[in-house]
Amino acid sequence: MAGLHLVTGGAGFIGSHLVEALLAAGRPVRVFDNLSTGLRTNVPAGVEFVEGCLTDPAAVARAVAGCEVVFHLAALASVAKSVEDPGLNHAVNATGTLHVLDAARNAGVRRLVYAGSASAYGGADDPAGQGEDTPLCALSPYAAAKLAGEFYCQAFAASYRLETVRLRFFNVFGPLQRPDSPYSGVIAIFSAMLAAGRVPSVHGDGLQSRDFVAVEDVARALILAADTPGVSGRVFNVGTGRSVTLLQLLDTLNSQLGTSVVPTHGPARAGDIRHSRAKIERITAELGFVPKVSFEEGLRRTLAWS
Ligand code: UD2
Repeated sequence: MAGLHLVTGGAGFIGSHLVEALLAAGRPVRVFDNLSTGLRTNVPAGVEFVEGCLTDPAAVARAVAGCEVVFHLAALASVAKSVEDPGLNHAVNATGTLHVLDAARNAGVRRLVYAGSASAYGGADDPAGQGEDTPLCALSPYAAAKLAGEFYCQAFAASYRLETVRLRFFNVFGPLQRPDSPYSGVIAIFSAMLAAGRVPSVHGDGLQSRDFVAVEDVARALILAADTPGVSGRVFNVGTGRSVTLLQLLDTLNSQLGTSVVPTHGPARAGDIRHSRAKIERITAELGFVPKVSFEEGLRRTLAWS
């Protein structure tokens, strides 16, 4: 029987898809979440739920005790919010990650999988996209704290008997992503607004581009990162290798909804990166990950949910 799998942030958007995939694979699951943005109703009946904050080491240690694998997804996920409150961003995303790692080594966890971020590349403007060896550049406190978490993962794999694997998520989208905050993901916001007949606002010219990866694919990548032997200490991009601009995103949403909404434009957002696209050769070669859900299919699923 598989050991216990902890999902921090398991009541949130990516976490709840991961929990569903783990349960479908017959794995025992525990969720740790403070319900700041996650929802209790996202946690399926029968899954053990520990409510607590990453900033509370004792609560983290209780959640990690007895686990074989830890997926560390809990975070303040917003670039804009980190610009407004860098101290809180650091406490949760950097120090909180240290708490999870420390609890994991003390509890004898086999492997920790960390949700890092493509913001690590600072939108390096390479037409070939960003590979794991692209120079790192933090343009926001969010990027800085997520990178600090990455370095702690690397250091713990080198210093202790704890395996760690870091993933750098590009822009994850899909059902369950909340649209109800200015800090929500752009696809969640735009889908909900267009579906409600409202006019979305684009920050800047709309020609910034992102590699949007479907959440169901991200859940598969997380499980591969936990299961594949011999990859402790490695870092992998999780994206599709394709990018679209915000204006192309709006065109596709308009065509799927049969609408022709023209957005308004406001000032560009502080801390924003310009272009982001994953090189995914490494994760394909070493973890066998190939994205399966196309951008169009992912948008259809998102619109059907919203
Ligand atoms: C996403 C992730 C972040 C991190 C990063 C990695 C979310 C919410 N955040 O940040 O956690 O992993 O990717 O690079 O998924 N925009 C508008 N209008 C709106 C909302 C957004 O124009 O109403 C723009 C925004 O200024 C940005 C783009 O859309 O240029 C994407 O914004 P986002 O907040 O969805 O994601 P991002 O790339 O800042």
